[in-house]
Amino acid sequence: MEKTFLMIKPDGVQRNLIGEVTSKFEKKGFKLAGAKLMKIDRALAEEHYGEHKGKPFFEELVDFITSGPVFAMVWEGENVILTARQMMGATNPQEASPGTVRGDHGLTVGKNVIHGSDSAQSAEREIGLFFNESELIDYNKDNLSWVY
Ligand code: RTP
Ligand code: MG
Repeated sequence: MEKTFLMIKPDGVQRNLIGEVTSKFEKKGFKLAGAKLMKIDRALAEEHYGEHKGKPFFEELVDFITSGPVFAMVWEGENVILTARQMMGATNPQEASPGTVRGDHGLTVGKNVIHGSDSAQSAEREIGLFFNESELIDYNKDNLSWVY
């Protein structure tokens, strides 16, 4: 089954949105495979956001993502990578549709509440950066037969 990496950013943790955001993905029908509250160090932040190195917002992005705890998660389900991106909404919360995480809870592009992998390749890379094999739980959820 497809997996993606989602992360509630420091603003989302400070604003008490862990439950709200997690609930949204749970209710959708996706299955949580792993989760942890963690503080990202600079090296991990720079590697995670490596594709943006050299861009004007890179330093600010690394400063922000290392500024406080984040809630890192791996979610599993059919087409979860693309669907999660749609549920997150546009990068800039001012352009994100109501009903999406960023549309409902974000105000600025710098503090947009959540990160999500944007392709199968980034999902695999990011899951590997943040989680060990032993931290990902393979289990059955009975109600998934009602979802698919
Ligand atoms: P993310 O990687 O965090 O899930 O966000 P994304 O794919 O929607 O957007 P991406 O282009 O990967 O940008 C990563 C993060 O950098 C910040 N950003 N700031 N000031 C700016 O113009 C600007 N552009 C991007 C955002 O916080 C974005 O989530
Ligand atoms: Mg991105």
